[in-house]
Amino acid sequence: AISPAVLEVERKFTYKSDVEDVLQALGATLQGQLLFRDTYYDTMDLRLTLCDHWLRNRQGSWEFKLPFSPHESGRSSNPVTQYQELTQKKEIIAAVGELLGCTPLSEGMEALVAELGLQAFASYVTDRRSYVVPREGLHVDLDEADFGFAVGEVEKVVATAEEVPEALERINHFCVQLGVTGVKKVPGKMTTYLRQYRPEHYQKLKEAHVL
Ligand code: V4E
Repeated sequence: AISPAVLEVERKFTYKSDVEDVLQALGATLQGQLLFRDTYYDTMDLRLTLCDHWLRNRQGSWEFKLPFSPHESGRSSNPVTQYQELTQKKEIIAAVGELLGCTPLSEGMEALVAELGLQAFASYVTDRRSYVVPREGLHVDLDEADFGFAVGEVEKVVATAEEVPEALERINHFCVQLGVTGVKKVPGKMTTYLRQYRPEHYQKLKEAHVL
């Protein structure tokens, strides 16, 4: 069975210390706080991330994020990004194989990592406070990474391409209410991590216009 698509439309923002008061005034409610470690993997020659594909293990669960609308997401300065997220290992293995031009024999993710010689290139812990805005169907995360970096994101998950324009509209409208006005993309955790700890990898992604 093919699982329904998970399309994440999101916009990152920098926030000040009063952001939670502002969120609550806008009808957002705290859903919970979560601490999790993400470890990201790529081939030695970085063929996943150079194509803006992101394979990660989050606390034992595997996720694969790929550009959904390549022209609108990572490759422009548009502050709103759109990625498809795969979480079923069969789908992840098939998608990684397709991108790398091979047909993996592995049926599990740890076996795939070994088979393809994937290497961990980034690993960090996020302390996340998650808000929901029920009226708008939006999620807002306030993230603090363990390497001393904080970023917020407003997100809407949709199932079909037809729902993307309305999601964009709601996200941008909510950002205006939040006082987030910039039109440029704010650096996220990964961008900041690579710039600090993996400068060569960072430079290659810059040159490929992924970051
Ligand atoms: C898509 C992506 C990366 C994978 C991490 O995605 P992100 O949503 O930033 O992580 P996180 O921890 O908030 O995951 P969630 O819980 O929301 O699923 S790393 C880089 N990208 C793309 C990207 C880009 N093209 N340009 C910039 C400035 N940032 C990120």
